[in-house]
Amino acid sequence: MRRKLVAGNWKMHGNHKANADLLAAIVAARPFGCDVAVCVPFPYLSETAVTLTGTDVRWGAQDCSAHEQGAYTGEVSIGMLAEFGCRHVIVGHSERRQYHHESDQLVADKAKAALARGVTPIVCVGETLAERDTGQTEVVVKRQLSAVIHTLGHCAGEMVVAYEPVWAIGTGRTATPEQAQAVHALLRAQLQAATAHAADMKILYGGSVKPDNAATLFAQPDIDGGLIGGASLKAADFVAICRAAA
Ligand code: G2H
Repeated sequence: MRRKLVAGNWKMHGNHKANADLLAAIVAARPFGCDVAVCVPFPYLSETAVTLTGTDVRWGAQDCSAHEQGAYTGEVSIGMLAEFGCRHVIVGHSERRQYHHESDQLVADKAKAALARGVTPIVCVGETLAERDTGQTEVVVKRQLSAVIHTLGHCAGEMVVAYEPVWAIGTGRTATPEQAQAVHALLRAQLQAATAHAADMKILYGGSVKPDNAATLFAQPDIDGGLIGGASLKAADFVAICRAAA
């Protein structure tokens, strides 16, 4: 039985006051019966670490560089994130792929850099609406995951995968549990062909997860929790989603 993980992806939201209130509410609502993480903007990692140290709520970042260090203005290395106690880092979110033109191989290299420093990458894959409508969902998500599997090699079993259909992100349009499960099963099968640990690996669903749809999504056999955007900014909603994963 895989323990579920619910990870909040705050994206580019927050400020000192709002973050403090949100984190305090999450901490006060424990225990959850699932693993819980918040992936916060870089400037807030320090205060998040201070607030969550000593609790079982994990924290992480939303991106990292594939490079160790060097002349990469504006980049943040995984070594820096590790110094702030990050357990997770999201890589390959569709917003990074779309707005920053991140390739499958760059995403894979970031995942490799994370694992090399003991930070678990949450590797996002997902198809656009046009790709779904033209029957390319399977080809696209397999291509995205394949690059990571090949780059990680024998470490592939250590990543977390997140299936996030681009058409469901922030749109209020969620994949049905059956649509999501079908893709999760494909991804699990692909992992099974690559690593003996596939049955233990977490595959999260992301895309307009809310308190009223979380339980049915999480009840699917290959959905091991969620990557939560908008609803992770509202304490009551995030806590309710965490409870749905217990
Ligand atoms: C998908 C998700 C979090 P939202 O991007 O990664 O965001 O829940 O707002 O659709």
